[in-house]
Amino acid sequence: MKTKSNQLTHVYILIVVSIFCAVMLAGCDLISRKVVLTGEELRAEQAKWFQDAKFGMFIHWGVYSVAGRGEWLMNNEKLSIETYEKLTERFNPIEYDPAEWVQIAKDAGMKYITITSKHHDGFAMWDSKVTKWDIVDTTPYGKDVLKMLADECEKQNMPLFFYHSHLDWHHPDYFPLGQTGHHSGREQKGDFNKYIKYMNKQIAELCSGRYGKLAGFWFDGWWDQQVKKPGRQTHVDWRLQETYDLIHRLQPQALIGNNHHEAPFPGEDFQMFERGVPGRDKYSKANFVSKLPLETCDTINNSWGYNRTDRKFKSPKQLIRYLVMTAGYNANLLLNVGPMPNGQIQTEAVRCLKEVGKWLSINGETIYGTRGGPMPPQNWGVTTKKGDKIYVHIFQVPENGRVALPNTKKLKVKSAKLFKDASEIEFNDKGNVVLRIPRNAIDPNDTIVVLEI
Ligand code: H79
Repeated sequence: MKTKSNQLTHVYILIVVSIFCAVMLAGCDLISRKVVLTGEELRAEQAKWFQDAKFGMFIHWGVYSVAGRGEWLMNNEKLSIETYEKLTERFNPIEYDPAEWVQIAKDAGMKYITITSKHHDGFAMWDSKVTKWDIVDTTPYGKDVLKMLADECEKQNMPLFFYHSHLDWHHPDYFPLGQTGHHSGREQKGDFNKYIKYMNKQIAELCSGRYGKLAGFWFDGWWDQQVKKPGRQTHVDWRLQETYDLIHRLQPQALIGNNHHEAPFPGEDFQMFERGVPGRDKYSKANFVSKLPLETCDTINNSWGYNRTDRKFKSPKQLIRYLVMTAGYNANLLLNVGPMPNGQIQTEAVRCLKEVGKWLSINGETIYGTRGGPMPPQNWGVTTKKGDKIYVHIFQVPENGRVALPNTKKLKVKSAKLFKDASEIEFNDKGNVVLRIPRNAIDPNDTIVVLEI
């Protein structure tokens, strides 16, 4: 008896020790795998996070905000560099509170922030060491607003992208001039390669770690040098690969996108579209929609940079539908605010965003973490999917209440329920799936039906 129980004890000990070793080994394996993740693997993880995130805040803020006539002020009003530089004297955003900005984004249900580090006017919103043309060296405010935001984002777990303009209306070596910025009064000469060096030095500053671990870069202005639209040829050599390699070396997880309105170039990790869902946007062609993660950007009123007279704010309902539409097109929505020169975001915008956030706090399940489809967008609305659920978002319920889902003959539907209250929705899946939406189920923003498959 004694020996038997001894044996048993041995067996138990052996089992416990084996389990312990197995757990330790698995742990080590996990740790070592983390260590050896390549840049590409890191970006693949980041890309998945990005697609799940669905909704971001775009921020256009610069010295142009002082005038309140948008970020194209220098070009549109034909201002010389000398005149334009005077704006810095009045850029003193003493009300700037990055914690408040991050909170506004969070309350809106936004999962990341993309802010202008440098727009086309070349003005650096951080303490750049390679130029005096920055917020610290020229303004009475004198603080590195990007650093302040980056610190707050880190504290509040809010991923941060930088919008960075290739095009530069201010730098003496941005030559030859492109399609824009012809009234700056610059000398008609310059060394473009020197400009690229300058730009990469600035990007290296942004990637140095001082601004944390970056979610990515959002480039714009490549098109200034485009030979013919559409087309991939430019009057200058942008040496994109060098810039992209630099970023991926210093910040391997950072996603790179470039708003050139062409099909993605090598080294780009996501594709963006300006003003409109992918393929129906203002600048590109439908066939340019790639397999990369997609993002649509647009404004709440009609302006990117602060515009005092632009009162054309979209309604919360329009914004909610825009977000749902982009999700249905398998894209994110990057929705812009143009903070005022005092550092505050206009109350009109904050109010709109709050409403979207309220809607998302109830309906977020049908947006976050989903992918567009399975059916392409329809006249009546769009679909999103996640796991064994399809979320049917109906904007226009037909008079007879019948919503037909094309190409769903093979789809076996286990249940169809109204997302709002889980009440059963009548359906027929003998051929294409047809839903029958009762009038009292209709939601003025978006009538959502969940199909379990
Ligand atoms: O940052 C915001 C805008 O300032 C910027 N992109 C968003 C995100 C933007 N830059 N340009 N545009 C928006 C419109 C560009 C129009 C163009 Fe053209 C058409 C550029 C090239 C052809 C008109 C003609 C302007 C320059 C030549």
